[in-house]
Amino acid sequence: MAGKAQEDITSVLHENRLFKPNSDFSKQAHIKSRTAYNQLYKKAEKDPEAFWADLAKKELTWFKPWTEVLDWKPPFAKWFVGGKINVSSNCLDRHLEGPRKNKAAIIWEGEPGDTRTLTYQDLHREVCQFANVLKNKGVKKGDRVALYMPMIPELAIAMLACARIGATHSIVFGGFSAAALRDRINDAGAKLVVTADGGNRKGGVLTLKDKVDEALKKTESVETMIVVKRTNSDVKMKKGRDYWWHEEMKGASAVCKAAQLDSEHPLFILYTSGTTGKPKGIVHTTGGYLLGATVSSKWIFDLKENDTYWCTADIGWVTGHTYIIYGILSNGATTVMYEGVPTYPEPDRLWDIVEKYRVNIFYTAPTAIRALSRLGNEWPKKHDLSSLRLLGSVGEPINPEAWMWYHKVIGGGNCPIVDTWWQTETGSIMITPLPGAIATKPGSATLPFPGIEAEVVNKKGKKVPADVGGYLIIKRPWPSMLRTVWKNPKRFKETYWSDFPGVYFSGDGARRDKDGYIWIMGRVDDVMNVSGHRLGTMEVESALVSHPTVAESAVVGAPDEIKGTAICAFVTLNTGHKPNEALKKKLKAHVTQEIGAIARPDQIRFTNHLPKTRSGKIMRRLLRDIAAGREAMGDTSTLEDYTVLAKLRQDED
Ligand code: 7RM
Repeated sequence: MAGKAQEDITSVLHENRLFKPNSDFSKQAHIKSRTAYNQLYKKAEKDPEAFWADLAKKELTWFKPWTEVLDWKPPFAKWFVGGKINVSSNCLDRHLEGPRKNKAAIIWEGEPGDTRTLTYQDLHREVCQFANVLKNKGVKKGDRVALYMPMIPELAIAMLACARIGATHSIVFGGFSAAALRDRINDAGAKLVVTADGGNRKGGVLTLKDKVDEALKKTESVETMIVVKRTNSDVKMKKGRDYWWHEEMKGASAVCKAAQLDSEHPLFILYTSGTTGKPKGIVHTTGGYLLGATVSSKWIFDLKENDTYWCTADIGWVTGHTYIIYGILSNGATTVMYEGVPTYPEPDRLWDIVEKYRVNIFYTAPTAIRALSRLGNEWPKKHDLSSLRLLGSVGEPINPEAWMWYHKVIGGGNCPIVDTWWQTETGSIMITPLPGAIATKPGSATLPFPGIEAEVVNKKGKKVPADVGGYLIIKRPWPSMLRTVWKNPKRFKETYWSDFPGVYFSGDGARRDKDGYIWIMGRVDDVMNVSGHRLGTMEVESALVSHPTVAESAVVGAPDEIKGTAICAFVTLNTGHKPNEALKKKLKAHVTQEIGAIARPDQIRFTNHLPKTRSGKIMRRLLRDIAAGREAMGDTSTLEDYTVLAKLRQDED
């Protein structure tokens, strides 16, 4: 990211509608008014360490208190230094003492319609058992465990079991390819992998174990694989390496004391796209992360004892880590977990689940909202959605039309919408309305969470005036911030702390309006946001050039009505290879194999030359224009030659 904050940003979106929180909602909310928010915000601003320390005492259970709230040696932060804590005991054990013991922790539904409810006590038992399985297989505090699983309760159990013994989990999204999995296993040096024989997806089977087998051919660190039986698919078990989950669990003791871990003990690594080909292992630690997750869940989703909360994200993304598991269970709430796709067997599956479990709080992504709204209002109308009291959005800017549809058709006009801005790196939500306190404007994530000092600045790091676009930064360390990039502190420093020295640069552009509301304008670096998931253009390019026919490629995002961004790849071929439709297909399949279906280019365009500056930088701005159809290109199977753009070379440097 270093040096990328260069172009000036122009903001075009203007939206004037204002939705005030309704007074019934505000009365019962954790944060009841704009005044209450202002007071909290000011208090945190005045003495952030005292603010967070008070909350850490109140909201979390510690084995041993800390001696220092924050040790800040920019850009390296340590929170609650000397404190001892365990995430799994905060999410489980502390709820077993009172009436939550037999409350549903997880209500799970498989895609085929099978269901399972785990009470806090059930979940605690299975987590302890699996923690003992991990121990039996030689997993120790600090070891890394890779989880490559479908959305089944065993994934939650495995996460919490790792947390219980101090093993650091690295979850790899089940849609990623064997090659992507291999790279992540190798970078983290995982000792054990948990997977399943398959997952249910779109009425078919998503294979997983096969991909782990493939990945393990080129990994050295993995000693053991544990396999959950989910789809009864035919898989080969390797003796001495592979074990069935259900067989290991049978003999495992349900007694496992939670390890008293240092507040800064690494809880998980989660890989995210950057501007170079190699994904970054974002490292989150224990006490600070859990505090951010817990407090944000409580205030933003306004969690109450009787709520049924549902976040539709996959746990393979950070949203699932923080807002399906850790933040929600830490609050002792009930979290719904669904295995499959939103449109199976019919386009009303999500609404069916909302009605069936009387979901009160629903959190999803703009891409899903847009896709579901296209399918027609008859699908949500078939269901009683009156249990809903709060809606959330995350992953990308939500366009005002989608916001209004969500508000009217899903929320029945009376649910506040929290448009929550955050990142894998931030660990928890940073910019968001608090639903009982902040009036919302469709398309704006509104105001920073108390304790978060966000600002929009120009390239010199100076605050820009109202309604002028700039770069979104965070000025002070916060408890749930990433601590480093796994094994690469240099990259951590360069990526996040170099464009604006001493402050965190998010990589996003934004503007603040005259009311101080923040409007996120999207990435300013070479990272695309496809269906709410981050993909580096370089990652897709590296995958393309690894194909023997490809000489060079440049990948850009193009506006897409549903996905937000479509992937458009410009490709030059090695001599001797001819562009044709069959090769386009092959290249798309190649990217799917290298990274996964989410990275599959929507378009491949062959060209003889890529437009470059004299210093060799690809002029993506021009390619973006072409990809966006700002020039009529037509659909061609023939060679598209953009040599004309190369003439602009002289003007660029
Ligand atoms: C949680 C998550 C982070 C990137 C971020 C933004 C974009 C996320 C919003 C948003 C506008 C939002 N983590 N983004 N939330 N843009 N409004 N409410 O998505 O690491 O995968 O992606 O997503 O560009 O930098 S992430």
